[in-house]
Amino acid sequence: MWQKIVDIINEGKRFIITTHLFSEGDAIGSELALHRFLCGLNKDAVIVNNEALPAVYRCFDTDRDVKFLRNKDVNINLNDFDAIFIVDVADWSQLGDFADMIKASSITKVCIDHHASNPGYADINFIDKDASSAGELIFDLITFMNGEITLEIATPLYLSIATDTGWFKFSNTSATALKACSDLIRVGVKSEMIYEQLYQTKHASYLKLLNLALGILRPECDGKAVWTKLTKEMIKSSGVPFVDTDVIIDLVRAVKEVEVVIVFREIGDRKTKVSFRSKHTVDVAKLASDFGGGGHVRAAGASINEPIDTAIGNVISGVREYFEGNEVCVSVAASLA
Ligand SMILES: [Mn+2]
Repeated sequence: MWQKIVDIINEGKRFIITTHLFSEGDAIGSELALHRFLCGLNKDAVIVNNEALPAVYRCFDTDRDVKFLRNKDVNINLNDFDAIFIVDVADWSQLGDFADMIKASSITKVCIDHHASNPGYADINFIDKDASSAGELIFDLITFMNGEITLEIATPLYLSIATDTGWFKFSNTSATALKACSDLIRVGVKSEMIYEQLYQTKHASYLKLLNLALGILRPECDGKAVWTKLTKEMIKSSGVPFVDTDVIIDLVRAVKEVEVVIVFREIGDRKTKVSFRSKHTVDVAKLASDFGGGGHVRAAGASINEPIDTAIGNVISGVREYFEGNEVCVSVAASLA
C-alpha cells in the first residue's frame, strides 16, 4: 500500500508538508517526523501550516522548521515542489485558506490519514482508520522504507501516538500503537518529559479558567451529555496564554453517568469551535459532521460560523435528537477480562 508514496519520495526532490488548523500533538508530531525523515534522505522538505504552532508544542520544533503561511517571509510557490504531504487531515475544510491554494496548483497531493470519515480527497491517499494516529502511519512508512528511526524522528512520533490515544487511555490504544511506542522508547524517547511538557507546564491562570468552565457545566439528556463553554471574556479574564480543552474534558468524563462531553469555544463573533468526546456508544464524528466537522467515533470537532450561543443551541438540539433516536448505553467496562 505504501509503494506509490515510496515512489513519490524516491523520485521527487522537493516536498511540502502540511496539516490541519488547530494543530495538536498528532498533527505536529507527524509532520515533524516526516520532515526529518525526508531531510535525512537528502530531500528538500518544508513544513507550511496555516497557523503558527500553539506555544506548548514549539519546543518540539527544535530547528524552527514549521513555517506559517501568513508570515510575510514565507513565499511559496506550490508548483516548485514535487508533492505535498497532507497529514492527519480528513477533509479540505480542515486546511483553511491553504486548501484553495493547494487545490489550484498542479502539485501532486498525497494524504496520509487515519480518520474514518476521510473520503480520499487527494491524488494519492493512504488512509487507515485502524491506525491510532497519523504518527503511527509515518512510523509504518519509515519502517516500510527501512529508514532509521533516530531520536529526532522518534520524539515527534511518540508525541503523535501518545496524544492521539489520550496517553494510552482511548480505544485506539492498539497493540500496533504500543509496539511502535516500545520501539520509540528503545531509541531514547523520554516519555515522562513529553508528558510534563504537555500537561504540567500550564500557567497558574489555567486553574482560573477551569474554575470558570466547571462552574457553568450544563447537563443534558439525564446527565448523559454535559457541556460547557469558554468565551473570549472567560479566557481574557482568567489570563491564560493557551487554551487546552483536554483537561476540562477529562475532568467531566470522570463522572460515571457521563457519555458525551462537549466544549464550546468562542473564536470570534461568528465563529465557534466545538469539541466532542464520548465514552462508549455515541458516534460523535456523526454529531460533528452534522455541523460541518468530523473526526473519530470517540473524539471529533467542528468549526461553526455562528455566535457561540447560537452554536450551542443548535448543537445541543442535535445532541437531544441523537439521544432520542439512538440507544445510548452508559456502561462501565462490562467485562474487563
Ligand atoms: Mn490524528
